[in-house]
Amino acid sequence: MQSKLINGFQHIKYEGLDFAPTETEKKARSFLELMDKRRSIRTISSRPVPKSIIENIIKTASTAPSGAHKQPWTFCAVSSADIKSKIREAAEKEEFESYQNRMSDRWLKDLEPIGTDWHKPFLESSPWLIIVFKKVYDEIDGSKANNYYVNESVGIACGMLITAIHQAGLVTLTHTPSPMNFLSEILNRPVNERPYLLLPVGYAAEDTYVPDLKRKSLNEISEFY
Ligand code: IYR
Repeated sequence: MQSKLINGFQHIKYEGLDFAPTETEKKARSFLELMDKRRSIRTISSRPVPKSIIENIIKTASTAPSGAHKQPWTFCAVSSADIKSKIREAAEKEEFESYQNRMSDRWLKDLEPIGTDWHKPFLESSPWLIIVFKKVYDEIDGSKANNYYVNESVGIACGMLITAIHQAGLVTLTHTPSPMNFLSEILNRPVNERPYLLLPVGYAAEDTYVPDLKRKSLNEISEFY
């Protein structure tokens, strides 16, 4: 492998993908077609998913760019029925409170077409829950080390996690119980880690229906200069 020193640090030659322009055209189109099939799924089958698949999906998410390459994330993958039921119980308690008292009428109205409520059976029925934690700082040999652009970095990693889940033929949902400190307690996470997102992962249940949502057009989401 070719390498050289830049600013005193070892750099290796970038061996990236290199397609002919027509191939790039095709690749971009077919990836859009693949990703356009992704939907948030709330009815997840209990059909088992091997741990090796979850491991590869997590490793894919961890290829995400991050501030100063600090990789400020921990992905907690839960298949234990006991821990899943603890998470469901705690999440439903918070969600009940949110739907009854914390969310505005306008917010509840905006969620009507999606059909969500405080019941979260997928937290127990899914073969896996992936709980993503952001590391607001790192603990290295007992002292604090800075992380940078933590929300941006972890958000990007979650996008890549969702993409990896979808392309493997599995489904997920970005569940956002709020507040979610209960996840730190149940999973016994250190104080430098804060829960960021909870994703149940598995195969879609048979006969799954999703809301007939439309994606915004290119005109609505972009400006070219
Ligand atoms: N966190 C709640 C409410 C919720 C909020 C949004 I924004 C959604 O798009 C869907 C649900 C829940 O997960 O049910």
